[in-house]
Amino acid sequence: MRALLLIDLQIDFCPGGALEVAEGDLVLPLANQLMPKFELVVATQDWHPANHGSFAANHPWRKPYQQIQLNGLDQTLWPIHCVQNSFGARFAPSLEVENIHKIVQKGTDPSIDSYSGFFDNGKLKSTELHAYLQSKGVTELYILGLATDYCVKFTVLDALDLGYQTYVVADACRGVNLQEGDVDRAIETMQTAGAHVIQTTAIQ
Ligand code: VGL
Ligand code: ZN
Repeated sequence: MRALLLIDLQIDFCPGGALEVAEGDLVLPLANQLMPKFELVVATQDWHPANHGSFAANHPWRKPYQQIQLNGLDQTLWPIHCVQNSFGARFAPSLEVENIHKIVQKGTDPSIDSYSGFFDNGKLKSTELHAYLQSKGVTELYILGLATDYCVKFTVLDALDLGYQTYVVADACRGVNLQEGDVDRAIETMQTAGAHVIQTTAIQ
């Protein structure tokens, strides 16, 4: 059984959003095109409380994109984004959300970030994603979304660790590229770890 996994297709990651990803909106028609081809569609949602430790604004003197230690883990500081129930945390308006069967929220613990849809960044706690996919008999995951170099990458690496046959739909991902080349390196890292990097048109 295969499933489509949409990563963080939220307003704040699209152009004009609080943590905008260049061309992030271009993946939305591809997500819409793919959903009807899958019996099961799951979407993650970055879903932070306002006091989240990944927000630069919650650390005196800190600015977005600086690095800190947050409870012993390296943490990039971000602009305030995807605050629970805020406008920016909603799915992008053009996303055909009626085709999504399950939504998994992550990043809800203020003390730790969660790039992966499966675990927080310290692998201290899991979300409900793996148990849900197992309950549906999913063995193959097709993953797309935002951002290639953060949440897509860490979700893909965890999916591989958990034993899923994992496909990254590369043309339906866009990244932050804080450093030039981050997206290319992320794709390479996922491929080296065992992910199949494919294009939307390869999916029947
Ligand atoms: C993400 C940075 C902070 C992502 C989420 O969805 O890739 N990136 N929070
Ligand atoms: Zn976040």
